[in-house]
Amino acid sequence: MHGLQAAVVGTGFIGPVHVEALRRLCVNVRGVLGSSGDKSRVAAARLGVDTAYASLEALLADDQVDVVHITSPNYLHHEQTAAALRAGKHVLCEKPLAMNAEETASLVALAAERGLAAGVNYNIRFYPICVEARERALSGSLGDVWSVVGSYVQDWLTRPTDYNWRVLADRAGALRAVADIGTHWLDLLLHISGLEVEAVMADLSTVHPTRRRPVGEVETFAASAAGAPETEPVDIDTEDQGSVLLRFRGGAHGNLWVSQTTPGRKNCLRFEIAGSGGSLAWNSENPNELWMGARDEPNALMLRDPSLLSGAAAGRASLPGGHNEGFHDTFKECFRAFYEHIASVAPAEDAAYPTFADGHREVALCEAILRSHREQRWVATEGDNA
Ligand code: SOE
Repeated sequence: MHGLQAAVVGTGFIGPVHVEALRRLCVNVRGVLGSSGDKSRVAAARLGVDTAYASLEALLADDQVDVVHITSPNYLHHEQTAAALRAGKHVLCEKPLAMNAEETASLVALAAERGLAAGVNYNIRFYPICVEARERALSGSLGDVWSVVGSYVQDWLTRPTDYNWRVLADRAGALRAVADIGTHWLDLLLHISGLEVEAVMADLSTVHPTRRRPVGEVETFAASAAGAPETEPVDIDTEDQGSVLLRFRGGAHGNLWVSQTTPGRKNCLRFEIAGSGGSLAWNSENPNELWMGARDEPNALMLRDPSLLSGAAAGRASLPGGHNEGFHDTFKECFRAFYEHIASVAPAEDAAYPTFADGHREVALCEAILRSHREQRWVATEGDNA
């Protein structure tokens, strides 16, 4: 193997998912950094890694660390990513890459200047069935694409007592449902279809303008503690739900519904792409199935089976058909693409993973969506967002 070693910043919901995926790729995780010395120590013990870093400086001074994974709260991404790049580390950052497009543009430039690999974890691209959908769309089998529609809905913020740092604009960004989950959908659908967004029209709403914040921090998706924790009211100005109409260059239309307050939908991304030659549909809660719609023959349902998938999709499937793969596996495949790219010393444009340029595109799209919602009008995106 390549012998590259990693360190993970952030020990909440998603940091341990990174650690596990890295281990499956035989990448040694040298250590973890939490939001305090104590959190680092507890996480290091729980995850069985050798080093509980006391600070980002200590982590970056570890010259055995080649790659830094950033999984901290969003408002820290820019500062930590820039510091890691300046220390000569490759960076794989959770989405969003930073809090605004000025910051994301500066990170794109910094990574290019330093010649370092720079990825954003839009992991959903790596479901083998999503790779298959992209192969089919880009090979022209859908004909002219006319529409791209769908949703990303969850229920973990349904109650006014549901709370996490992600609901606060100063911690997570001015947009929430759109930025937290809508950008996964946008990244996925732009990647699959090859389309570029020309303009957006958004209508967002906050179901709970006030939430009850437990005194102390709460991890994403953490189940409510037994008993009633002590809480305090907190004003919420980020959206719980919303619609985004999309106009794509070349004439295709689309729409996206996002919600984090839909009871029963735990973590459900759905899409449907329709074109002159056929349709494709997928639901992340049944991630091993691709629905293929046809006008003149029976519709078909493809099950993820490497012997039936196209080459690129089969390459992202680890198990034979019927042995279901899911969320964890997408991290493994995203990281595999990232580490193989570093090891191959291939040019940046050959990256087979979502890059900082993709991360910048998503944040710029969020800014257009927010402006559209605030001004209640169509807003054109700036330049090329492919
Ligand atoms: C929380 O809404 C969250 O963990 C997102 O931040 C992730 O990106 C998504 O994978 C699942 O939901």
